[in-house]
Amino acid sequence: MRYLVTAALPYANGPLHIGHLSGAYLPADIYARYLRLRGHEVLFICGSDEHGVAITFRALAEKTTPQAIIDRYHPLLENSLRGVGISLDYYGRTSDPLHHTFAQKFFLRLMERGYLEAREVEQFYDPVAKAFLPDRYIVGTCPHCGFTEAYGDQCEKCGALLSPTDLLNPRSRLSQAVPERRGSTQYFFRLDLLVPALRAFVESRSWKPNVGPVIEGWLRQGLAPRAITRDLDWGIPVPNMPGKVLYVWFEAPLGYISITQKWAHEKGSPNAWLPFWKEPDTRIVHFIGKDNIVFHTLIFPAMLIAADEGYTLPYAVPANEFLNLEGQKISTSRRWTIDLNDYLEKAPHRIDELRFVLTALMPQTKDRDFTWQEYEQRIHTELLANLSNLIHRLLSLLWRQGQQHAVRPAPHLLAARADTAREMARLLEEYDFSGALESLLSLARLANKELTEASPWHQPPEKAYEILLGFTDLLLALGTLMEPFMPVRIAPSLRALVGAPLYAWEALEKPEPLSSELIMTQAPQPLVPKLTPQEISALRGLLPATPLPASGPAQPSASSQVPTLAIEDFQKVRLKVVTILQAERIPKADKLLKLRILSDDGEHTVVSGVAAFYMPETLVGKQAIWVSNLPRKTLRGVESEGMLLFAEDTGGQLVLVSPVERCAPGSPVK
Ligand code: B3M
Ligand code: ZN
Repeated sequence: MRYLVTAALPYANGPLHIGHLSGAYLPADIYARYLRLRGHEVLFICGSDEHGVAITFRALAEKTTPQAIIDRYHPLLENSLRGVGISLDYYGRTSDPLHHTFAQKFFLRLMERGYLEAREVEQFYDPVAKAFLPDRYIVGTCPHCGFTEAYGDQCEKCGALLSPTDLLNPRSRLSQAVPERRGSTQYFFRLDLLVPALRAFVESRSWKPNVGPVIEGWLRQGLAPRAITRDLDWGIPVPNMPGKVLYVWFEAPLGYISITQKWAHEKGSPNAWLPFWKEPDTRIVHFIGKDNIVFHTLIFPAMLIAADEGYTLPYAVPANEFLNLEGQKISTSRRWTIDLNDYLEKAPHRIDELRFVLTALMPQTKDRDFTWQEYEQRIHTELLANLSNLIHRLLSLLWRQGQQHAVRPAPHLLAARADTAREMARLLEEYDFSGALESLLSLARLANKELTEASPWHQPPEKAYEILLGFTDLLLALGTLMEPFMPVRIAPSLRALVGAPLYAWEALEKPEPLSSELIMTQAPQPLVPKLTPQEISALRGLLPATPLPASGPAQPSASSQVPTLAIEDFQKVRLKVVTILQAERIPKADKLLKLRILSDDGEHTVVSGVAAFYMPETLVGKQAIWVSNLPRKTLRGVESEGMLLFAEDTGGQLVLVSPVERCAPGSPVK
């Protein structure tokens, strides 16, 4: 069988976190690795989603360009995914010209087929930022509770659902300007015309228990035409309509096709993409989070049907629910997150351990909760005390007997190994990854129990060795059974210790010895070292003590209690404009940046606690306000001369204070 496995294309405007990993990338990877072991033809692709209004606004907020944002995050995303062992055959990006051309052609094709309709709509427009505003980018006073920072779609204080016109004193979040209503023409995709075809498609597939009801809900509600163009300047230009771009959710799923095309191009056989998209026997499986269900199960299939160009419709969309973190929703803006790049930096030797825990806790049918305590406990009681301990006990005993050992499996262990491989296959094919892992752990528990009961260490030497040989086949098999889950270090290390290849999954399902001998070439080392308190505390340090407050109403200011400042006192503070020349992280101090600044009297070093808010390179070249006459202070071994000023925005976000116009370094601020 031929499979195309995809994982949701991450937005290139921020890092990936453990919720993304357990939601889409890890299950997709386990599945792809299993399919390859099964002997199927597999292509596993993903790529950066580089359009969409969130990227534009991120760029506006950082006073940079969308291009700079995506160029920063595209490589970071790919590195994070590869770093956690996601075995992608190709990682593309939607800013690729090939994707632009493909999406534009697809748009024209739907037009030609009569599925697009132009309509006049009224939208809010920010006359200062010169951009049409999505509802969430309009704030104002809630008509229900009087909260002054309610969003145009919902009041976060009282929960009321709103539309922007409900708000009193509406303002744009971008510029604080009063939004205007402007008419504009947009293209709508006639989803309503495709309902019968979609029904037939939906009924022809089987859906996970958490996905089917969501699809039913959308169908019951009725599918109305949806706008698929936007007035923005970042995105894929709509053919013949200057100033408009394709809506990101219209073109991003087409990325699955264009990225397959790009992969084919790069490997020098431009037609190699065709079997994956145009042969009806290909199984296309999209791994996504639950918020993307409607796009993958209804809208994208509707687009493919409407194009009528022989595209294969998805075989399955195994969406996952969400992973919470220490009992709270993961939130990037509140810094309540564990980003993959940070984890990779803190614990580069613990990737399989993270994969193991996230598979065990995978939110397959309901939301699950990740805690550091659970992480520690699962690694110690399941991975270490069960799986790794079994392997280490057996290998240490065998090593004392020599390097070369006959494979003479005990019949019931052989049967248990074959049954487990079949059971795991069944569960993996049903997208029950935590179930498959549990099945592997049960096999290890059974073997541990057998070993303890047989107690070779209490037996005469020959009997003892015979008992050990009964486990050799299992040792060979485990290096493959563990591979889909722990492919970075743990499974390959075991295979190296016992001289085993990666077996075909089919061989694991047969109750026949995998080989006639097991050859050890190196003294066994425990596969999973115990987590040290230092490791644990470094990992715990990735999370703040509590989430930052949600951005919301500014706390009532205590201005009445602030003492009056005599001008003479203020003048004691020597403020100067400086230029930031260099910025770098300080090893082992994850909040601090070391900044080299230029003033009128030369260069100075300042330490600032803003590593959570600025990537060091983004500060270089900026101007800042320096408090120059503070006493020197040593922070984490670095001497800091004075400090730079930052504003604390709602939500605790620190923002660099900088002169609006460039000044000569050292200019006094007064
Ligand atoms: N860029 C990711 C998200 O919704 C979104 C997926 C696109 S898949 C075509 O977080
Ligand atoms: Zn309200």
